Amino acid sequence: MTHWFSIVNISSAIFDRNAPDLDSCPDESLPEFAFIGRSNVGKSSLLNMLAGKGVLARVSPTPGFTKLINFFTMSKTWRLVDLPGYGFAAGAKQESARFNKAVARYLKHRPNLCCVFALLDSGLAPQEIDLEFVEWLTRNSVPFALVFTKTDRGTPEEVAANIAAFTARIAGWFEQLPEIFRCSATTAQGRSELLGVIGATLDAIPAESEPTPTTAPLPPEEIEPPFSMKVRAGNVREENPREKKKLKGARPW
Ligand SMILES: Nc1nc2c(ncn2[C@@H]2O[C@H](COP(=O)(O)OP(=O)(O)O)[C@@H](O)[C@H]2O)c(=O)[nH]1
Ligand SMILES: [Mg+2]
Repeated sequence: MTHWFSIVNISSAIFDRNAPDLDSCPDESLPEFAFIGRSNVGKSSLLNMLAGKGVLARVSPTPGFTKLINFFTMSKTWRLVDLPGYGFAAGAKQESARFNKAVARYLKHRPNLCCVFALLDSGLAPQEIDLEFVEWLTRNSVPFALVFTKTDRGTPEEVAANIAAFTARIAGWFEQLPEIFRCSATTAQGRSELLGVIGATLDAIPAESEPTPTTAPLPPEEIEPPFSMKVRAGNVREENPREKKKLKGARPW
């Protein structure tokens, strides 16, 4: 990851809209980075830690609007997308019914979605609903990274054990694990790393969409693909029949 320290600065954070479905989303002109997790995972706190100044809190969804997809335009160059959560740990079947179909459609079909940050509580052992959601992302080739929240709460050993337990459960699905971030809204741990990944992805985009250069292009191995492309193309292990069967039975979100 050569651009690791190219941290994106947030000069402005402007609420764009709440979208109830894919068709109501803003145009596809800006790269998008989406955040999702179970209720109470610390998403609102993390988003405000990232954006600073409590800007996003002022327009955070009220209870009646929790199923809407919230778009914020950041520094006029990218969008932060606050996705509705996927319910509570108890009663998996009810959750499935509650899960917002618009979110599934957004995740599967949004062409300018660069990366989904899947939030997980670092204070908890692996939760089935989180594992199923990550499996769904994997099966649908959605580019994602894992963000373990509230790392200030437990001891470093507890946090490490929970992260290790989660990654052990998903390791078989990949040739290479997704990126993992450790974050705390309290101490701002992980802020520069998350903004670094966003910055690196944004850095990589203009090179992709530039018109054909008049000078000779770099040899392929020197071109750094955007973060999202790496996740899409490189990480997911080729399916074998056994895995296919396992994944096929998973709940459609
Ligand atoms: N210690 C600690 N508490 C946190 C952190 N992030 C969130 N919380 C607490 O966890 C609860 C849920 O946080 P919130 O951001 O509202 O979660 P959301 O439902 O996912 O938006 C609140 O009581 C927060 O104060 C964190 O990084 N450290
Ligand atoms: Mg919230």
